[in-house]
Amino acid sequence: MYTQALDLPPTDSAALASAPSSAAIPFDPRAASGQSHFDAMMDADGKIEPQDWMPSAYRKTLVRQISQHAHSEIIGMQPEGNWIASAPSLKRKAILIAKVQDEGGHGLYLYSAAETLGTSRDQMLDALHTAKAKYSSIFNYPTPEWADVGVIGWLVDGAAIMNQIPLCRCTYGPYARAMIRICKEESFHQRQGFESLMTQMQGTPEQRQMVQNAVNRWWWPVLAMFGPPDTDSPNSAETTRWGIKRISNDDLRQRFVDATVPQAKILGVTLPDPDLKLDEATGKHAYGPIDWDEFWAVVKGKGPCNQERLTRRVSAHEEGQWVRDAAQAYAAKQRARNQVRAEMEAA
Ligand code: BYC
Repeated sequence: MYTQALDLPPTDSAALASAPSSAAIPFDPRAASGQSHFDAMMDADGKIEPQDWMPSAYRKTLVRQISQHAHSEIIGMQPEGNWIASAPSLKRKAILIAKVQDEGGHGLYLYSAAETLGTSRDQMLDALHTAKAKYSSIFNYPTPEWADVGVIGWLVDGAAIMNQIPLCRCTYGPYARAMIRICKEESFHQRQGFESLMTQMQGTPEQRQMVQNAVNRWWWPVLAMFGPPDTDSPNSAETTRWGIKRISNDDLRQRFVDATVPQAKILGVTLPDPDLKLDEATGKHAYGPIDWDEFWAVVKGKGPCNQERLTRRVSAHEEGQWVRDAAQAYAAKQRARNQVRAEMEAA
């Protein structure tokens, strides 16, 4: 449904496919300062690796974005996780468990990518648990009905793929590589959501109404999820210059709308926007105004489920303390055992 073709215009894609890695432009401390190596990599659209010198603002914005992304993945386990016990069949339950598990895995890849920048998992989690770090606004909305799970797959994961495919080509190597696997899994997530909704749309009038109600609930928050308008996006100029953000918030939002309208038609649902209209000349859809006051209220902690999500996350972390303790005790035992073995072999 969504493919790599949505990434960049063909000319740019071809240029990026042959972009050098950091190894291809060797860092010679005698010939170039760290800054000039970094600048050369930016000019060549190459990759920066953890051991390379990088400006502190580049490091800082990556830690900000990657950790927020990781937090979004693990908080994002909750709205759907709430439905695992009540999924309507064994098949749907198995799919949902796999999807929620994938999201936990995405969080782990992303925390690991952020750790390569010199921050620790504990620091990042502490920032999340004390509400100092942001996570995606979209996960502060409720999932009162089963159709919400399908709509999250279709629309939320669909929006996530649109935003994340360009990140597979971002200039920071560990983030770009983590995103490749994440996007493959997101693609399965999106398809399973669409397929689940398709099944429900072939059911009773009540089931079709349930799907429509869920689409009505999620459409506008999903459009806002791409972030503020380009004119009100303080981070964009820098992250675009550094090849972290490749396509602007508004352009991604537009691509998402254009890709989703025909899918809604196939599904048989109405997108809740009376201003939604195809411009025949450009092939793009005009859409109505997004409620940015609501978006900022949600980002600032005043969404319908912010409190619930954070409280659940903190208690899950506390309940998992024994697992972390046990893993550390096991690792310490292994280390001691290996040391004894090494000493015996040396004797
Ligand atoms: N929610 O200058 P801007 C997923 C903040 S995971 C909350 O445009 P930027 C999935 C922004 O952080 C979904 N805050 O920022 C998981 C900034 O504040 P700070 C998450 C938002 O970074 C499980 C301020 O607004 N995806 O899809 O240039 C199941 C100004 O914005 C939001 C990612 O994290 C928001 N929606 O652009 C299913 C992808 N939007 O940080 C699905 C990686 C903006 O200055 N991240 N803000 O305090 C990105 O691509 C970019 O960070 C964003 C924002 C496009 C999100």
